[in-house]
Amino acid sequence: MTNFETVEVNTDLLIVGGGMSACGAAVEAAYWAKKHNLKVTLVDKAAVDRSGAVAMGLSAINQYVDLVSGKNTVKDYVDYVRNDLMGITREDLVANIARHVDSTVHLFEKWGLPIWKDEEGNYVHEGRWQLMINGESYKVVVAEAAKNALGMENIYERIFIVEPLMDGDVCSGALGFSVRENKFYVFKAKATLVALGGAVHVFKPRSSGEGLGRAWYPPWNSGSSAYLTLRAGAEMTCQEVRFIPVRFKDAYGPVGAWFLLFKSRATSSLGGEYMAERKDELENWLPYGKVKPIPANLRNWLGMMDVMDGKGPIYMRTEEAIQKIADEYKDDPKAYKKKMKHLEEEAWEDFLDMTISQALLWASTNVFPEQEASEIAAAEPYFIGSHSGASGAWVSGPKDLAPAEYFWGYPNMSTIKGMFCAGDASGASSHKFSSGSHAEGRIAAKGALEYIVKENPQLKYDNAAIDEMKARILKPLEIYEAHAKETSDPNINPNYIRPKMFMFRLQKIMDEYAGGVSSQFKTNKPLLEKGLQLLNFLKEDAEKLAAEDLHELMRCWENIHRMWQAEAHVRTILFREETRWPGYYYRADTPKIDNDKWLKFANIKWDPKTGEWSTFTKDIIHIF
Ligand code: SFD
Ligand code: AMP
Repeated sequence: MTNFETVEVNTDLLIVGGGMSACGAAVEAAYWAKKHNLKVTLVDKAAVDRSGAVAMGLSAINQYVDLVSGKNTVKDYVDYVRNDLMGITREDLVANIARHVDSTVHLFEKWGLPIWKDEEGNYVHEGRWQLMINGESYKVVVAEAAKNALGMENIYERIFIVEPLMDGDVCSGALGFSVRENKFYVFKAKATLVALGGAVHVFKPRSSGEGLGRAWYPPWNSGSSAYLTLRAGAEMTCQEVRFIPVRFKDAYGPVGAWFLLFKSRATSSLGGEYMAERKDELENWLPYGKVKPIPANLRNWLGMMDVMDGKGPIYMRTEEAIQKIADEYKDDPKAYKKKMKHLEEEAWEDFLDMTISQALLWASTNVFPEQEASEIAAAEPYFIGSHSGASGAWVSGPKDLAPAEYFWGYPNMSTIKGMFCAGDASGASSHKFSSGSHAEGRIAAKGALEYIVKENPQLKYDNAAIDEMKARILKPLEIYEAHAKETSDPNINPNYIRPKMFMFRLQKIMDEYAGGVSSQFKTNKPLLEKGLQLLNFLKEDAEKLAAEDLHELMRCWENIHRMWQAEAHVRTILFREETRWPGYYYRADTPKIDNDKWLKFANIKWDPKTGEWSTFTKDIIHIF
C-alpha cells in the first residue's frame, strides 16, 4: 500500500479508546504525567465527545457507594457484586473501584453534570447504588474534562486501533489506521492502557432487516479490547460471562428506572408476576437464589421460563406503576394532575436522556406509558466487563488489598507487562458502569505511570515486522481493488467476502451453536464443538475480507475482533461444565450449578508463539 503514509507517534502512556474509562484515565494521567514530565496520548476510533457506550447519554449513574454518609461500606458493595455474579468476582478489584468511585461522581458534578436533587439538596437515588441524572450531555461533559487535561494535540480521533505492538512479551504500543485519510499509525509507547469497550453484534441481534444495527449496548463496541489483550497473549477471565439485559422490546430501552425508581412490576400476558409465581425455582440455584437483590441472570431466567411456557409477551407495567405513585395524591385533584404530568415527563426523559430510539418507538407507535404497558424481552448476549457481565482481561489488583495470587506489581496491569486494562476491558469486576469505569480508568492510568517511572522500559521496534503488519492490516483494500470488477455485482464475488456478510455468518454461528436468542440461550457440548469448527472456517475466510474504502476497512477489522471474542467465549463455556448463570446461558448437558467444582474463575489464554489456546481455573480468594 504505497499510497498510505506511515505516521509514527512516540509517547510514554498510550490510552487506546476514548470512552468512560479512557476519559478517567486521561484526567488522572495528565496530573501524574506533569509531575514526572511524561507524555500521554489518547486514541479513539470516533470523536471523544460522543464516543462509546455513553454517546447517547444516560439517565442514571449506576455506581455511587456514598461512603461519606456512612449508609454503605465498601464491603456492602463487594457483597452485592459477588452475589449478583453468582459468587464469581475479584473482590480486590471491586473494592478498589468502590472506594474511589464517589470522588469520580463528585468530579462529574463539578464539571457540570446535573445530578437530581431532592428538596433537602440530597442526591435522588434510583436504587441503593444508583443516582438519577439529566444525562443527555453526560459524555460531552466527561470528554471536555479529558480534553482539557490532555490538550487536543495529544488526542487522535477517528483512528481505528487494530493490533497491539509487542517487543517480545512486553507491550510497546499499538497499530491503527485513520478512517478518514490514507494514513497508517504506529503508536510507540512505554505503557498502553486498553479501554476499547465491550463487544456487540457477536451474536445475531433481535433487530434485523429494517432495525439492523439497533442494540442495547453500542454497535461500535466491537470486541477490540478482547482482541488486543488476547493477541498480546494476555490471560483473560470470565469469557463465558456474557450479559443479557432485559430491555424494552425492539428499541432496547433500559429497565432500571422502571424497576427501581417507579417500582414497576413485570407480568406475563396472562397477568402473572413471574418474580412471585416462580419463586420456588430460585431454590435450584442456592445459595445465590436466596440473596437480595435476586441476581440479574436469575431475574432473567424466571421471565424466560414464562416465555418458554408460551405466556409471552412479558410486559413492564408502566401504567400500573405510574398510577400507583399518582394515587397517593388522589384526594387533591390539582396535586394529582401535577404529579401525573411530572411522572409522564420523567418516563419520557429516562429514554430521551439515554436511548432516544425507545422514545421514538413509543411516539411512533402511539404509546402513552401512563395508559398502557410496554413489552420487554431478553436481549441478545453482549460482552461487557462493566455491567452485569464480567468478561475481560485478568488484571493485577491493588497492593494493599490484593492477595499475592492477584498482585503482580501494578494495579490493573494485565499479565502482559506494559499493558493495562479498564472498564469493559478488565474482567471479574462487574457493576462498575459509567462511573466505576471512569474511576477504574483513573486507577489504571496511575498504575501505568507508576510502571513507567519505576521500570523505565527500554523497548525495541522491528520496522520490518511493522511493515508486514501494515500490509496485513490494509490487505482487505487490496483484495477489493484487485477483484471487485470481476463480477457485475461487487457484493457477490468468489475471491472475497465483504464484512457485512462475514458478520452475518459469525452471528448465525453464535446464535445457533453458542446459545443465542433463537436457541433460547441454550447450548451443549456437541453444539459448542460444532460451533468451534464453523468458527475455524470463518477464521480461514477472514483472510479474504475485502474493503471498498476506509470505512469498510474498519468494518473488516471490527468483525475480526468480534470473531476472536466469539472464540474465547465458546471455548470458555465449553470448559465450564455447569450451568451457573441460567438467564445468561444454559448448558443443557450440565444443567445444574456445581459449587464444589466450579466456584472458580475460568480463565483462557491464546499463545502468540504457538497459536494454541489454553483454559484453566483460578481460585476465588475472599478478602471480605
Ligand atoms: O441503564 C476504539 N451503561 C450505564 N452506566 C451507568 O452508570 N448508568 C446507566 O444508566 C447505564 N446504562 C446504560 C449503559 C450503557 C448503554 C449503552 C446504555 C445504558 C444504553 C454502561 C456504561 O455506559 C459503561 O459501563 C461504560 O461506558 C463502559 O466504559 P468503557 O470505557 O469500558 O467503554 P466505552 O465508554 O464504550 O468506550 C469505549 C471506547 O473505545 C473506542 N473504541 N477506539 C479505537 N480503536 C478501536 N478499535 C476501538 N474500539 C472501540 C470507542 O469509540 C469508545 O471511545 S443502563 O442500561 O444500566
Ligand atoms: P438496567 O437498566 O437494567 O441496566 O439497570 C440499571 C441498574 O439497576 C443496574 O444497577 C441494575 O443492576 C439495577 N436493576 C435493574 N433492575 C433491577 C431489579 N429488578 N432489581 C434490582 N436491581 C435492578
